[in-house]
Amino acid sequence: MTRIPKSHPRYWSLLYREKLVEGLEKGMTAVEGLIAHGRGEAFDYLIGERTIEPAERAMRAAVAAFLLAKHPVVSVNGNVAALVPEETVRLAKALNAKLEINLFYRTEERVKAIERELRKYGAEEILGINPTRRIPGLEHERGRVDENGIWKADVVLVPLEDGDRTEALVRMGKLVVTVDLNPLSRSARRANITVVDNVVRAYPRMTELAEEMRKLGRDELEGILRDYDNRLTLSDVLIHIRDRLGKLAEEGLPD
Ligand code: PTJ
Repeated sequence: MTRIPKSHPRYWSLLYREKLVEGLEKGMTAVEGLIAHGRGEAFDYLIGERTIEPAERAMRAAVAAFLLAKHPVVSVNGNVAALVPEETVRLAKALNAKLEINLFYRTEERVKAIERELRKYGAEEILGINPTRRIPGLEHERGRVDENGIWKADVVLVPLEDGDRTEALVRMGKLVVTVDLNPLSRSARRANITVVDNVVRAYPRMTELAEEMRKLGRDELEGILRDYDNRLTLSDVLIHIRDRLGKLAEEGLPD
């Protein structure tokens, strides 16, 4: 983590790359996770590396859904464990949600390494260590879920997720929230609420929102959720990218 000088103009971006490499070295992150991160970085450039209004709107709806939920679950994968372990534990606490380790490229070693990392940041109950249920229609390891977690969840946050699994969770009747920088991905389009933002910005903001919105009544939370339209949000993200690129093309790129 000390390899990058703070004065580097791309310090933050390089820092998060280092975190992922460390995640790999600790046995938490899948090699494929590095590729997924690169795709995310490319979309973050297009968005402007900041939280845009449609993402804020999606986060408010997501937090409302979580505060209204009976069995809310925050799912953790290898990229998230490397990038935002502490923020994940904080977010789950603020949302009163359970934490479940749920991996696309599941191995027992990776599960244990992620569990260790989450415990370091104060996680108590961690589900997904011995999953006994299987998401219908999903073959092999990636469909295994915890009976007391994702299996019975009504609202679930699956960040940086695969489209198939998102779709399967929606088919099970769950309200699925994803955080995904690619507004065109299958999971972005299949989820009920898609936060198109970098997870490193989204998790702290969602935690703040949870603390603020906890004071709202159920009626108000239900209203926020009812008024939310994911198709419109995704289309607003694309409009943001189009307008931003158009402006940059006309004005010239900043230094
Ligand atoms: O740890 P595992 O085994 O569960 O595997 C995790 C990965 C991410 C490897 C797995 O879920 C996977 O292959 O995902 P995909 O299908 O590549 O989708 C990941 C999505 O997350 C892509 O659309 C990326 O653009 C997006 N993404 C990458 N980094 C970030 C991101 N979105 C938000 N914040 C990021 N930092």
